[in-house]
Amino acid sequence: MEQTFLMVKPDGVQRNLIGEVVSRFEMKGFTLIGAKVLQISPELAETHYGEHKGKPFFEGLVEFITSGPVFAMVWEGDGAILEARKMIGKTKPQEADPGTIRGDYGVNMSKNIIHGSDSVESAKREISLFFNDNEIESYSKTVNKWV
Ligand code: IDP
Repeated sequence: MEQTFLMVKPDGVQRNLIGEVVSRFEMKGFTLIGAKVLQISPELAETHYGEHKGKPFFEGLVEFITSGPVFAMVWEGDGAILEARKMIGKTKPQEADPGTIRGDYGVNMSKNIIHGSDSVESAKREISLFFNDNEIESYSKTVNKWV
């Protein structure tokens, strides 16, 4: 069973999209095994987005992701990392297909609603950055035999 880290960004929280985002992944058949609202510190933001350090948009990205609370989640399911990325859509909302979260709700590249891990390695890294082991409850649902 694969685990992925998803996060509703400050724009998604302010636009009341937490429930919509959670609903999409629940209805897909994935299992929510960790979740919390938090205010990201500049240090955590710089570590989380470390791969973008030095790029022209890095400072704005850190400023934006720390501009208000986020909703951090860990989801579990078969192929959850890649499937979640498909459901999120392309980075630029204008290029994201309708039916994806960014395609349906996003307009602006920097305010693109949601983050999702892009590989097994980044999922592991991001989950451990945002969650302690005792904040994650992995469990099976009886309905999963139908999913
Ligand atoms: P992803 O979120 O689709 O995985 P990444 O390339 O990892 O995309 O970039 C992380 C975040 O940084 C994006 O979601 C977006 O908010 C922001 N970003 C990426 N590239 C640009 C850019 O060229 N201008 C402004 N913001 C950007």
